[in-house]
Amino acid sequence: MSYQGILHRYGHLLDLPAHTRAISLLEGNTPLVPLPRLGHELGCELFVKYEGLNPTGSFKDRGMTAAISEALGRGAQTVICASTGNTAASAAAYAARAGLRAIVLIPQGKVAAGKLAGAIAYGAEVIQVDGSFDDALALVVEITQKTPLALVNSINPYRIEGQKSSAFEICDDLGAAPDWLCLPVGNAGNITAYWAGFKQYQKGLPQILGVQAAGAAPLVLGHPVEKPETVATAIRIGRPARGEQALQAAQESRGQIIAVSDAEILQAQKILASEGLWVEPASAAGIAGLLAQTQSAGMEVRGKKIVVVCTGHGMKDPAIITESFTSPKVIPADYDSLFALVE
Ligand code: AN7
Repeated sequence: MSYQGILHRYGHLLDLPAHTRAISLLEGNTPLVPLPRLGHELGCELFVKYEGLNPTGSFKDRGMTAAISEALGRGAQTVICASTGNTAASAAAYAARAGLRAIVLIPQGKVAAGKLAGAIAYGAEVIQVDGSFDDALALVVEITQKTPLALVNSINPYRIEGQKSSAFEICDDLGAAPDWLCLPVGNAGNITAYWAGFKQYQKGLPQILGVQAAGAAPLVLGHPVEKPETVATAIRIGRPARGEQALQAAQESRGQIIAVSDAEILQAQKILASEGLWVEPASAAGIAGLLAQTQSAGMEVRGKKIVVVCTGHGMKDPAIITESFTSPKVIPADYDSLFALVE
């Protein structure tokens, strides 16, 4: 039987109610791509869990198949979320597939083009909030407490259930959990889900390195950030909903949550692209964190098996690239002009 998505493959391991009616776009089953060059440099066995290859271009689809399937089965008619972009696109796609109305709240002007376009293309009602993601999430929480709208942010426990599937896949591919798992942390749903997934699967436990952007690092600073700012707009979050659980995952796993600068994030994005993987800035934070930790000797990586989660595709945020490079040259359509450039 060909692949049918994560609810079909791992549903027996996910705590979902009996009323759940599976809605799938065949999310999950993403490749664990080796990074031989960087791995060799660092002296470790290095892999990228390439979550940008999910149906809407980010890991959010794993949680959304579960949350939308539960909402549909319960009889919900409208789903709503706040989002820095990827959750919005994913909710829009799965709601469309389920025949549900989707409303998404985004921070005005702070969502990458590919995500906004996706949410619109899939037919969601997109509302821009003159405020941050955290402001938008507070609004969504309030309205879902007062009306029958179904909340599909990662406060919804079924999102976490679905996202555990990536930990299962990594263990299935490697035969056991890696020594380290490095990933970006924003609202802290994903780090929570990975840790729960590894604990449940019983194929060993990785140490977890969670990575925030320096301008949006509430879990490193130990307090909320009122005006988060970073080039990695996906993780421009100052008040993570699952912050406590993220800190617990880091502590229990004998890992750490650290912050990296925007410059380090963009450098990591380049390094990944140089091995053929173009990911959005937030997705490069895991690699940036790994490099920062190795350089500061905060982490022994030699001989270790390390998985870095790259959470979203580079095509989500093309402007980051086009704005920082000069435009490609234009030549007349003749051979001599071409030859002059390439010789
Ligand atoms: C590419 O879409 O919060 O720590 O609203 O898009 O589970 O929040 C996105 C988060 C990492 C952080 N990488 O994951 C949203 C949103 C990418 C992301 C994260 C996000 P969490």
